[in-house]
Amino acid sequence: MTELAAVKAALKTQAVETPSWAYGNSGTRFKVFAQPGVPRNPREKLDDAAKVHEFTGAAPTVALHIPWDRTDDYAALAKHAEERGLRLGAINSNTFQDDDYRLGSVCHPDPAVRRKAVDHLLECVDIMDATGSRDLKLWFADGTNYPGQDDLRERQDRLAEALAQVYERLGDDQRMLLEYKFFEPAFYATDVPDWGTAYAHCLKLGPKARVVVDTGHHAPGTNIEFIVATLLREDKLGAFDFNSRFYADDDLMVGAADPFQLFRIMYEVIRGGGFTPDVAFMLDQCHNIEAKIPAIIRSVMNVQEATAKALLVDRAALAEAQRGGDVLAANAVLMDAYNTDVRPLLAEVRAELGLDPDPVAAYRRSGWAERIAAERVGGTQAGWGA
Ligand code: LRH
Ligand code: MN
Ligand code: MN
Repeated sequence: MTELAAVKAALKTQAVETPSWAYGNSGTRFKVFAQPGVPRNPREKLDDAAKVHEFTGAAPTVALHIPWDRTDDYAALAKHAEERGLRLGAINSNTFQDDDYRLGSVCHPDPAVRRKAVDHLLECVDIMDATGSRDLKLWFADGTNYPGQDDLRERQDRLAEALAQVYERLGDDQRMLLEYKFFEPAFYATDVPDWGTAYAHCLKLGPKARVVVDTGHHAPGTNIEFIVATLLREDKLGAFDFNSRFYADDDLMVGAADPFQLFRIMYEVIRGGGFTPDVAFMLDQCHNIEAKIPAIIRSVMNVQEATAKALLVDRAALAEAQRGGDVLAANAVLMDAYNTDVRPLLAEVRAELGLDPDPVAAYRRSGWAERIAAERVGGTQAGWGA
């Protein structure tokens, strides 16, 4: 196989999981701008996700968030997905939207609240059994606002105890993905603030526990690709939550704020042997003002573009320049790949797969946006404040 053929073959295998919550209305703390035609229930979210997959050929799974996607029959929801050529992906837990969680969930000082939180996580594993999902994605809003508010060490003990109970419940083919975030909603101390804390817990739990890197969850200037390289070396990278940020956890379209960073991340994924189903590429975005479905299509394409550039890095030339200590040549090899316009290559890949080379244009022509705007009245808010 020529090198270009190998790059194309790799691109054809890439799958990007889309989040159910990105299809519904969402907003900032100040305002939710309702859009015409947004889904009114989880089934309609899947109908929209099917359009993203139809036009990109690269978004076969959809992540659910419980309770935002609560239904009384998860097997039926999985069937609804299957009938549209989709599968249900990661089950995201939610222990942050209940009055009981004011002082935390699994780290709460009161054992009764911790029990309630763990029960929710166990319920999420039951849902995984019904949907056939492999991954349980855990993000905890737990933390404290003031020094002295609670015992930092004890909170880690409580967290470890809760995670161990959930880990025990996992089936042989199921995984637990632990997500970290350095701030928000707690402002003094967050209980899982960084990859090191997440890694330490996952290491203790065992091989079914892995770390999630949400690209919006770091302090400005953090070298995320270094974290990716490190987690891959330790075989502890489970997934990405892709989005982009200018200031905080902005949840904008991936690749919009810093496409160069996304390229550097994808290069480390490929370099570190992470371009396999063991590392899930998920989107975690909350679109505020732009139309949902084309924004998600755009995001999938942005991931594909960063991946294509990363696959094009001449690794032999790079290694030679690095070994020779040739700083400029090494940097030039990387930049050559980054500066390549890969859009024609991806258009070719799509044509070879029988897809329209321009997924956004094809979606616009399809009439789906007009159809859902006419048919769906009273779409729900998804995501924050749901
Ligand atoms: C937290 C987070 C986490 C949640 C999602 C809605 O900021 O990234 O992944 O589940 O947002
Ligand atoms: Mn996330
Ligand atoms: Mn987030």
